[in-house]
Amino acid sequence: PEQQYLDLMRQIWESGSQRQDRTGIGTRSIAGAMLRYDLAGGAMPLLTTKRVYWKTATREMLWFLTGETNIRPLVLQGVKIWNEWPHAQYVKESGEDVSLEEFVQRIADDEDFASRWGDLGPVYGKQWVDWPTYRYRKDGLYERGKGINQVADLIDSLTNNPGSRRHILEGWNVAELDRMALPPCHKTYQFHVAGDQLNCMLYQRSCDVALGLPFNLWSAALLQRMIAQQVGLEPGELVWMGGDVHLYLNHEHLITEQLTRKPSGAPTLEITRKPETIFDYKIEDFVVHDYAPQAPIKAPVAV
Ligand code: THF
Repeated sequence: PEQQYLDLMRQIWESGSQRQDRTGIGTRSIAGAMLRYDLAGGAMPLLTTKRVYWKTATREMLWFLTGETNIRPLVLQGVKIWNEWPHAQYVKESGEDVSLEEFVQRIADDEDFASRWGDLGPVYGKQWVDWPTYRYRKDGLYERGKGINQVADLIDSLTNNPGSRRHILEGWNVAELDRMALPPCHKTYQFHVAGDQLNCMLYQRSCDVALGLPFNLWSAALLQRMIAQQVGLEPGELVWMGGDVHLYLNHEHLITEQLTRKPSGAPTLEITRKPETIFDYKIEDFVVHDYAPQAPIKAPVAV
């Protein structure tokens, strides 16, 4: 299964079209790609051709499920993957030439500073568990309604109406995109019940294949497994679909090294207990077996 990922990487590197992108770094990019993973028997799309920090990705997923959009809880757990965006924003707005390390330290030490500067806007967590609603009044104006918890509704619809074709979790709130540090990349999840199997399709509009995709695949499979456990189904297939699927030009060393490697082993995920609800999982609940990855390959994230 991992070979699909390597083949996609090679295809983009060898035949993608070179384009300028928002970050100024430049990419090679293709339009549209699909990967399929069978999650039977605890299998996970966890790459072995480089070390993937699955606990970091898991902490991020648990953070999404809390509805939190401030990076501080991640920072306090040593998760660094969202730090670059608030840092760039701070430097831009304050004009202060503070390093990323110093900025992150302040986020950790100073709660008020964190609430002012650590928020990413209404990104995934907010849209997933508290999608804003509006109620129209008789006078034609409108007021805020109660937020929609899409995740709770999803558990409910999978339980009570498994045959539905509307099991969707959506991050792309058009009206709020301009307030997000970054519009959602993994924007639409759709679930599909077939017998006792729970399948998941993910549409990702923009995909950083070298750095982001290993995290995104793990996270999607993790969410699928947690939901399957909650609704009493077996995890089936994960179908990943990408829109703008690209490699950053400054990831060349990672790509050429990783493409020399061969997949080694088949890691599995065990969830050691069944929490009360989808919102009650803890990092300790996840154990990965048979993961002996090849060396990590460092590369900078494009901001
Ligand atoms: N923007 C870009 N350009 N790429 C992305 O992958 C990406 N994301 C999220 C939002 N914007 C993005 C952020 N997710 C790493 C991993 C995931 C990220 C951001 C950064 C990263 O640096 N990974 C390193 C180190 C991990 C660590 O130190 O813990 C790695 O080697 O995997 C994708 O959704």
